[in-house]
Amino acid sequence: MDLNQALEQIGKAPTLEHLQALKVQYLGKNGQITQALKSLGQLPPEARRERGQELNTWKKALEEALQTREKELRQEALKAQLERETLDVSLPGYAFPAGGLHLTSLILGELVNLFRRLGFSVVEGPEVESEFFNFDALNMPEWHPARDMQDTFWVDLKPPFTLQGPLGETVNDLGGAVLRTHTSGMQIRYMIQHTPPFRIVVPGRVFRYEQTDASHEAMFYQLEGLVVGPNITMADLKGAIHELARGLFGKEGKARFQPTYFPFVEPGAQFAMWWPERGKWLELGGAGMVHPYLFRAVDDYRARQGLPRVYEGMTGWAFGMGVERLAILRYGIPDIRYFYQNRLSFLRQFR
Ligand code: YSA
Repeated sequence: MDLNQALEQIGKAPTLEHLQALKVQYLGKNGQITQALKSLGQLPPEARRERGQELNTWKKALEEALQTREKELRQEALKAQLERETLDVSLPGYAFPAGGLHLTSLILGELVNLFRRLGFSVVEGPEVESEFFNFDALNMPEWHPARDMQDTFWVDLKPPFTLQGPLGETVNDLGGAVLRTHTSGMQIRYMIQHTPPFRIVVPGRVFRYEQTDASHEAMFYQLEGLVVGPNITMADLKGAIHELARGLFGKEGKARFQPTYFPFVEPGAQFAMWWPERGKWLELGGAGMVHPYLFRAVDDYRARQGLPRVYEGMTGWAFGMGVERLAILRYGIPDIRYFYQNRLSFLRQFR
């Protein structure tokens, strides 16, 4: 065995694995040095001593060389790892896409806040509604032609599903079940549950069995308003809608009323708002003075539930408006169907 050659091999070992192999080759159980030491006994005593010393010196030299090279290799590996895994803390972070509110939520939020400031409470109601609250109690009996104005999705409600009335009672005996065609049914529900005076707005999703086009969806949102108390007049209604117009369109905002027919108001009106940027009127919804029929229907219902009649002689006004339509007109959106197609390129514009 050539010591110098062995030392050179060790000094040049390219990896820890190679080094380990060399260690085994020289110093392992069957390694060259180990074998040589084992066979010392076969030598005559004189030569044995000399050879033993020599082998021990070699062994030490090899061990030292192995240790030195191992240290070097470990240091090189650490250096390489540090270089590989450097973290540049000055690099910009990953941009995680943040969610945002849907355009409809933004507009509804704005509307609801405007009414909150005027002292209105915000309430919500069920989207699956009984024929009674959606139509009958609003002075639209089954034969009434006004029902044709709101094409209806009927729901085949089967046990265990039931409809609940405003007092928690089951109301499956009040006609069929529908997807509510407007939020006006909540006028009835709220009046049954509460004693006037009060002011509420009701945001919510409504459904109509309609052919969709650029300005008609089968599902859309309405905001309903209802004020009931003694001595309330049409002037109060006009004041509130004017206030809404100013809230939405600034100082120049104003509202216009034109007579129209809804079975649940008398007189009834449709209202539009002045759109300063485009210089035109926008039709937004219907409104009017609450029809006495509604107060009677509510008191009758309350009486059937053992509650006192509290609506005799009351007055009130109400309105219902399309929420998407307001957004469409305000932002110049060409088609209402964009709202619920969930295309981010559209929705992101309104965050
Ligand atoms: C009237 C008088 C009241 O005292 C209270 C409420 C009302 C409004 C009534 N309940 C109603 O639903 N009238 S409406 O059928 O004319 O709809 C009101 C508004 O909803 C419309 O002016 C329009 O802005 C919107 N709308 C109606 N159909 C729509 C729609 N928006 C999108 N797609 C449709 N298919």
